Amino acid sequence: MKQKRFLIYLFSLLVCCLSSHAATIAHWRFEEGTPGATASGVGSIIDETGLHDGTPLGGPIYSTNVPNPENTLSLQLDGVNDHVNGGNGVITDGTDLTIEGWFFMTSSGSRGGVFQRREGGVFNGFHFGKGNPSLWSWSVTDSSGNTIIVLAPEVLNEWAHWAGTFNTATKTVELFLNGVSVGTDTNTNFTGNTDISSQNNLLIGRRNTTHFQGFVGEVKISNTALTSEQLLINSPFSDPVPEPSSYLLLLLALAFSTKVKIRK
Ligand SMILES: [Ca+2]
Ligand SMILES: [Ca+2]
Repeated sequence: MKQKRFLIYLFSLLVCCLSSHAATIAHWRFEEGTPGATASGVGSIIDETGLHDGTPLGGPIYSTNVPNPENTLSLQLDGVNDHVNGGNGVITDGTDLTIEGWFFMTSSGSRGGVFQRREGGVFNGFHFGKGNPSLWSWSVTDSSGNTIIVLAPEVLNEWAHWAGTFNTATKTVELFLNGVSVGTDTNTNFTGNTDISSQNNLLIGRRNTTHFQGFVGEVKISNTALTSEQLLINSPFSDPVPEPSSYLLLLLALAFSTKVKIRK
């Protein structure tokens, strides 16, 4: 009986773990290298979901400058041409979103973060990072040029956890710095169509022809507008958004195991 109960608990745990990962679109942790080594090779930047392995370009270097004990390595970007190409269409329309990551910016001239957008016209798409001077920006722009945007003062020469969420139903974006909300914006004119097909590949550390200077600890994209408590800064290594089905399965498993216990 004990063995049976153990198996049930194990199964429940597995269900929770597996379904929680369903909420992650991509998670690049930059832990695959060795300190001081140049990152290189197509698809060498591991995405924990296995779907969007990134390609380092320009010669970024693995560094032991990290934001927390959960990280052992970061990627150092030179502000000249270093960046990571996450591939085409990582973000899709109609999906709630969280883009978050640990950034250590060493120059106010840095232009970069996480970008998937069209580099021309109305710049439709997703802009998370340095764009405007001295400001970190989180914006979503549709193909008609309607923008939802929050701006906040940049953080220099120290680790900062930035997170941007997007709620498609309320057409609202929210920006968090170190787990604390620094603003929201809503635009009821937003059409919901950012014309994904016209956008560049998702780039980390590069915005059009300009680049980020500093360190990136990890970058994670989720298909849910996470709450502050669910962000990496508050729950490292955990994907705290189990699907509703896993709650049900867990309850069923627990109920069953209780029954097993009573019959014993
Ligand atoms: Ca370089
Ligand atoms: Ca890392």
